Amino acid sequence: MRLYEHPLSSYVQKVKIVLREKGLAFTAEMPESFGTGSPEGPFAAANPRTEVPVLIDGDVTLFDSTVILEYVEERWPEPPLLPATPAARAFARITEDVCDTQYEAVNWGFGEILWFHRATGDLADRLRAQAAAQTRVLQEWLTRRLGDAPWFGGEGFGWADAAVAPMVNRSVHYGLGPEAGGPLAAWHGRATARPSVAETFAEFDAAAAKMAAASAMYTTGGRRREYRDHRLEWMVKSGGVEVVLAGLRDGNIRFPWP
Ligand SMILES: N[C@@H](CCC(=O)N[C@@H](CS)C(=O)NCC(=O)O)C(=O)O
Repeated sequence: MRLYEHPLSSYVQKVKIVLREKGLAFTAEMPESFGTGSPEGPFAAANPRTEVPVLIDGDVTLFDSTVILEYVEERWPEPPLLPATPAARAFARITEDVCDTQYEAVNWGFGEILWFHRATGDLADRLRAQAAAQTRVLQEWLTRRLGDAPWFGGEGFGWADAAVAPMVNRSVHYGLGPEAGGPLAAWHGRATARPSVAETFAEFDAAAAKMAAASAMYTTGGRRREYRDHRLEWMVKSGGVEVVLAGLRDGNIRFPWP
């Protein structure tokens, strides 16, 4: 199988963790046109949204990380990553959904300041403070969902753990990790010890180290950040509407297809 990816993408990381948990071989490549929104070329043909991840399994080409997880779980049911009962399965999907929408948007917003310098001075301070406060709320919510269990999936590592891991790990990278000694920090330690997660996080770390250079492409031209749904909402609700307006003025942000 082939995976169009970017190692920093939390959606990509979720898919790679699942493929590795299932012992499935794949080759990962970053699309040539990533970040341009260009409707030309093989990446846009595979996903008109020009977003990663895209999974290519023979003549089956799929996009959207949740759809990819559903496909992988149905095609290779062993080991199962969704729990056995309907309620527990729904519980896992809710955890994933909150991670993919609210949590991802907060992490993305923090990265817009840290890596892409969308704001400086007071505005940057305010946006960072908003991200930190929201991260605490989301981590408290996750801690309650984890309860006394070792994994979000209950007794075994599963679907929800694969979705939460990239989110919490990125918070740790930003210095916004869960309270030391608490249950979520202990869960993060357990997750990081799994080979599937460790390999995926090592790829994240290597890419993060190069972000300062890569981010210049969004100011010097060629690439435009996609401001979509929860991410756009995050920037506006957190007080960064002027960041959106500046990005539109300078032509270095874009909205989703079509
Ligand atoms: N709902 C999609 C979201 C995928 C997504 O937004 N991916 C980002 C990377 S984290 C992307 O490829 N953005 C395109 C761009 O920035 O040009 C999924 O779950 O796969």
